[in-house]
Formats: sequence, structure tokens, C-alpha cells
Amino acid sequence: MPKLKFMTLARHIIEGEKLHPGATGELSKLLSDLSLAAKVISLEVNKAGLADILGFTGDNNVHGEQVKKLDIYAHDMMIRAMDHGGHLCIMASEEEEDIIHIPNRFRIGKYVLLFDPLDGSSNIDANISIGTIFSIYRRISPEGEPGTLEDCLQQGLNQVAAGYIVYGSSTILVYTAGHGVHGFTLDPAFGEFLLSHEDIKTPKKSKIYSINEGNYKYWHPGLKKYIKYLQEEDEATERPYSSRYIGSMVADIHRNLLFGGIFMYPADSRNPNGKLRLMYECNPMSFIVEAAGGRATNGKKRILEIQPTSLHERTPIFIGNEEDVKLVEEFMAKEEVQVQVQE
Ligand code: FBP
Repeated sequence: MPKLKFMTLARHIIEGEKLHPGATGELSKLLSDLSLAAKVISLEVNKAGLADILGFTGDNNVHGEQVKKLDIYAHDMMIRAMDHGGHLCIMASEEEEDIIHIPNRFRIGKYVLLFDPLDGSSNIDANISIGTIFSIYRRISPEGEPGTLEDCLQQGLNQVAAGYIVYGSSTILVYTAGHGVHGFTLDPAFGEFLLSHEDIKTPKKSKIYSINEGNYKYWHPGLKKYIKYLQEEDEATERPYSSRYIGSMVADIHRNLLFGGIFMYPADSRNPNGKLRLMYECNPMSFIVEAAGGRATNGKKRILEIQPTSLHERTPIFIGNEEDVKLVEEFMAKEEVQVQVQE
């Protein structure tokens, strides 16, 4: 059990700011506003079974998916916590088709926030871990003006901070602002996030793979071979690996970040771009995993180097410790060569 240091998230952020000469404190205030939203959402998630917050709203979102009541609750909570602090020029959410402007009555700031208010929605009603994911950029459009779509469609490399919150057996917030990846557990007794996982480094070697094997039939032949390879017995390479799949990206990647593992949501013959969204799922998780010593690609290219073209675009993702992500890339590249030779 990690020894709890009495280091609150707020203090940690402010101390981190000292590492940025010329910092104005705006990013710190933005991150602490985010942590307030996380606390409120955590409270609602924890009592979901009691409050009339389970189930669907009856509407569909921009992705054509049925919307869960808790999805909208979390979405509204994020906007209410973030729109008035004066740190943001624009926001974007999984639950909103268009970019979200800052109301005129509030000051326009220099940061851009993209978020998935509740990741793993399919697990909400079954009380399985779900989460919130966020990604922060500095604006590229002129200061003082309302933010633009261009401000949102930046490469993941340009993120200044990213993080997620897992609402599980406890609520944990993990973030990086360029100086390591750190985890804070919410102490419900006095409502503070306390440092519980300092400077997380993902283990070099995996023993876990996470993928929805129900889609096996539709996969790339190289991926099929890689999964079969992981299931073979070989002591030297600690195979077979264990299969773990919660069906909540944020929870699956959090586990792999701590224990070592590779999470994959590939493209397949039905979904040529996979399922997960680049801007508020794959970019922030890739920024965190890379900062913890891991790797994240679409099978060929670093996720963080992908130039976005639309707010809700999807991308295949292979994310986890470097060795295994490189290995699945090799398996797929080899098969592509085979296919070309045969043609
Ligand atoms: P949302 O719940 O935010 O739409 O996220 C998508 C997601 O639930 C991921 O968290 C998860 O990894 C994936 O979809 C599960 O998809 P599938 O059920 O196809 O395996």
C-alpha cells in the first residue's frame, strides 16, 4: 500500500508551477477547477444506484449512441465548473457535436479544454469502473477573441496537460503537466485529492493484454497472430499473458499503467478507424502513457503525431509498455508484407 504523503493536488500543482518560469498560475487554477468537477461527479457516480441517474435519457449523441443520464450529468458538471474561471477560450466534449464557446459574460482565457465526461458508459448501470478524461492545450488563435475549432484541432504533441479520473473502488485522479505522471486518491472524509501514486512509471514488461476478443473475426491477420502468440506458453517471455478487459478504456489503461500491459482498440473490417476518439480519449491517454515511459500508436504512427481534421474523429490505438506496442506493430507490418507479396 503506497504511503500517503499529505500532499494535496492543489499544493502539488502549485509546486509544479515553480518548474515553469513565467507561469501565471492560470493552468493551476484550471486544474483545480477540474478537480472540483471530478469531486462532484464522483459523488453522483457513487450514489448512482440510489438517485434516478441510471439508464438512458432517450436521446442519441453525435455518434448515434444512446445517451446515459450520467453522461449528460457529467457533461453539464464539467461545463459549469469550467466555463467561468477565465482560463479557457473554448471547450469540446464527446457529448456535444460542436465546439463549446465561453459565455460572453465570462472572461476569455488562453487555454483549450477537450474532455470525455464519462468514459465507459456501457458499464455505468453495472457499477463497474468508469471515468472522465481531459486534454488541455494553449490556444493558437489571437488572445482575447473567442476560441476556434483550430484551437481544438491541434496535434496531441501540443498538449500542456492531460489527465483522467477513475470512479472505481476509490476515486483517483491521474495527471501530467510535463513533469511526470502523478496519481491522487480522493479522501471522502475531507474531500481532498491526496498524492497516492507519485511519479508513475509503467513497468517495462507486460503480462496483461486488453482487447475485445469478441471482434477477433474482423481483425487484421497480423493482430490475430500477435494475440495467438501472447496465448502460447513460453517461460522465457512470461507467456501466456493474462487477458483483462473491463470495457472502460480509462480503467483498462489505468490498470495497465500500474501493472504493465497493452490495451488495444484496433481498426477492423467493420470499423476501418476503430471506435475510440482521437481528441478526448486517445490523445490525452497517449500523452500520459508516454510520460510514464510507455508507447501509443495507431499501429504505425504515434497517436500524438496524428494531425486531427475533425473534432470527433476516431483512430485505432495500441497503447501500453513500449516493448509490446512495438511487437504488435511488427506482427502487423510483417503480415502486410506477406499480403503485398501474394498480390
Ligand atoms: P464511451 O463510453 O466514452 O463512449 O467510450 C467508449 C468505450 O466505452 C471505451 O471506454 C471502451 O474501451 C470501449 O468503448 C468499449 O467498447 P466495446 O464495447 O466495443 O469493447
